[in-house]
Amino acid sequence: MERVAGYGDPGFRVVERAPLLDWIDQHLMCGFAMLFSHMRMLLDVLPHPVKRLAPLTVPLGLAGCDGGLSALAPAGPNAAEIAWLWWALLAGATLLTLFVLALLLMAFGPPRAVSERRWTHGLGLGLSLGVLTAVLATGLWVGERILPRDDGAIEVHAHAYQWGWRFTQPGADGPVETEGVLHIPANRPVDVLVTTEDVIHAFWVPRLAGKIDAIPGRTNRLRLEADTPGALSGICAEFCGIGHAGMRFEVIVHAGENWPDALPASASDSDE
Ligand SMILES: [Cu+2]
Repeated sequence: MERVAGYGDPGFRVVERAPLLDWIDQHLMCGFAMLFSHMRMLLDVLPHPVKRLAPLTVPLGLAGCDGGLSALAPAGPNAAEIAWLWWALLAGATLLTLFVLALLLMAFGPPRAVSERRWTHGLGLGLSLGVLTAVLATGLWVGERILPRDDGAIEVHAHAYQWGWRFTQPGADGPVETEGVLHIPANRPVDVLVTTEDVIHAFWVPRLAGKIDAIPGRTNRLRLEADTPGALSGICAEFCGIGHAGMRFEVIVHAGENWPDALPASASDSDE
């Protein structure tokens, strides 16, 4: 019976290599093999000129990181926190990937004496727990900072339905209802009270905040804040039926001094 590295350490269990490799082969390698074979089949059926364009999908994919629906182009402090977290996670993941690749390269080098305990305790436990703890702590810290607070924020209502959004916001002469357009002031915290009348939807303005579910029978609260006046885009971020892809809306950010006088008096005015 062959034994895996680490045999002899306290608490280490003898593992038969052949069944372990069989299990990896059946459960992991087969999955990768199927994935690659499907990609190969897809490439095989594509016409040759199209195959040559395949590398272009990379910049096209990266192009999705910019634009009106990009969480990496924040237009407010909450979205900036989320974008910062995204970049921090990407940097950490890049470092870890490079580290693992370096270990992989070392495996192809000449054999060298290593301390099994250092690998199992230091890298196996210490590194994993350290990374997970850092990621969890940072995520909780950022999540806490973008939570709504009881600080007198402006409240607007977002009512989702198949397939659109109806908003109610305070106007100069009382509440103003709009269809597909949300009006908020710049540089002031705004809480969106999100609900729905049919199925689950999700309210998301990527450049202002994270997303939040619209759940029938419940009202969820999301904090928005925009830095400057302008027009932003929002979408439903939860598949909700055949019309989901078109369930977009617009967010008009008004200068603080124009709020709420610049709002249309009614929904019909806002559609003009
Ligand atoms: Cu949807």
